[in-house]
Amino acid sequence: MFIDEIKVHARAGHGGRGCIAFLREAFRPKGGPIGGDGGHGGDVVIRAVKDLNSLMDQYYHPRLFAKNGNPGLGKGMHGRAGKDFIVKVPCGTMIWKLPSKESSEINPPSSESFENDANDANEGNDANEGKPVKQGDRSVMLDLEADDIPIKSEPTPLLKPIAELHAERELVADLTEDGQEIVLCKGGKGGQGNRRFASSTRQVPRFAQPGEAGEESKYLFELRVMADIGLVGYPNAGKSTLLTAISRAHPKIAAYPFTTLYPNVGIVDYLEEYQRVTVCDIPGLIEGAHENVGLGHEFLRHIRRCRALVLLIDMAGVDGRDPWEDYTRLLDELSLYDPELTKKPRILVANKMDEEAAETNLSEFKKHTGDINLIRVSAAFDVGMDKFKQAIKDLVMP
Ligand SMILES: Nc1nc2c(ncn2[C@@H]2O[C@H](COP(=O)(O)OP(=O)(O)OP(=O)(O)O)[C@@H](O)[C@H]2O)c(=O)[nH]1
Ligand SMILES: [Mg+2]
Repeated sequence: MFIDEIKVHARAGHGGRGCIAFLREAFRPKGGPIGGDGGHGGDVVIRAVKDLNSLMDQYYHPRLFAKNGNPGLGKGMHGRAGKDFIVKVPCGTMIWKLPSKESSEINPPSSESFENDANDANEGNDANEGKPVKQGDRSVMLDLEADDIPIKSEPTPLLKPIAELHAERELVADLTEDGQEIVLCKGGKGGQGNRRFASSTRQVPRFAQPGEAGEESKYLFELRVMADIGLVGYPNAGKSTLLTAISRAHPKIAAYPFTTLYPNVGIVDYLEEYQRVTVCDIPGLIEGAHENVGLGHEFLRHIRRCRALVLLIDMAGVDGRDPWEDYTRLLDELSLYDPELTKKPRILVANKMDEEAAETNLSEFKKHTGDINLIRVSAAFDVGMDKFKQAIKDLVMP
């Protein structure tokens, strides 16, 4: 399963409360205030790692709760700080903050409720361990607004589609480099113990500070695959076959449309020059993809970061389609999704040139385009691969 968009609830740990205590020991019956400070709450930290390629972990653990700080103790002892919660995401993850009424109004934990809060937060991650939340089709639509999230009892009701939330969201971070980190929610400071409030005029302070609340909010994690080249084409054009021919990636290949259901990234090595180019194969596009026909537009997000595009046309028209129509519709769909995509450098590749009809179709095609720069290949038979590899290298490393 490939997850590229997910809604999560992040909450940093609350600070532990300060302690109210007085020193009583032999020969010092009135030793004065000695309550220690509470520990700081843990942060929620997001770290990009190159070894992941999907937001799968967050599908199983959409609640990212760091631990609370422990309360201060007597004899001036400070409470232990809460552990940070480190969330690993694939490189290319964008983090959007979603508007939430609750997150802006977090009350600092009262001393009575502290124990419960501490247990909640500390067990929060374990409670939903390994339990996938009720899914929409590709995205988790979890009702994180609810106070008591029913983990075991009923399935969580679906919220409105994530696409509708896009208008209200705000970009917090775009993690592109391996090891890049951000503190998504800062843990609350621990409260000061009563010994901090002792002065010459107030020698017996019978109060201490409560801990500060940790930051909390809902976020949308969106993965946009990092690749140099994006392969775009109609279903069955041979995109996956082409990726297999030039790299060691093994996407599924079959003679029916929509074989590829999620993006695959392959690495093309140029051993003599010690260079490499990454190529992303996405599911096929068809006319009306912008209205969610076929697999829709969703996967086009993965080529938004690509530096250049390869438009792959089935020149043999194996499925009874006209290559020129395919070409114009592909360009239309790209510009309907994001006009910036059509401004990227691109090359046109004619595939299946081994088929009989291909030559005739190509000359028809050239009547529309004139003498266009086009690469002729036959991906299934490894024909034209060297030229194609050179062309994509020139596109991204001019
Ligand atoms: N004759 C011929 N057939 C090819 C060539 N390249 C691919 N095919 C065939 O075309 C069919 C579709 O290939 P895929 O690589 O799965 O096509 P795709 O564009 O990835 O398709 P989707 O994933 O469905 O979008 C397969 O049966 C391939 O064997 C080629 O150069 N010549
Ligand atoms: Mg494919």
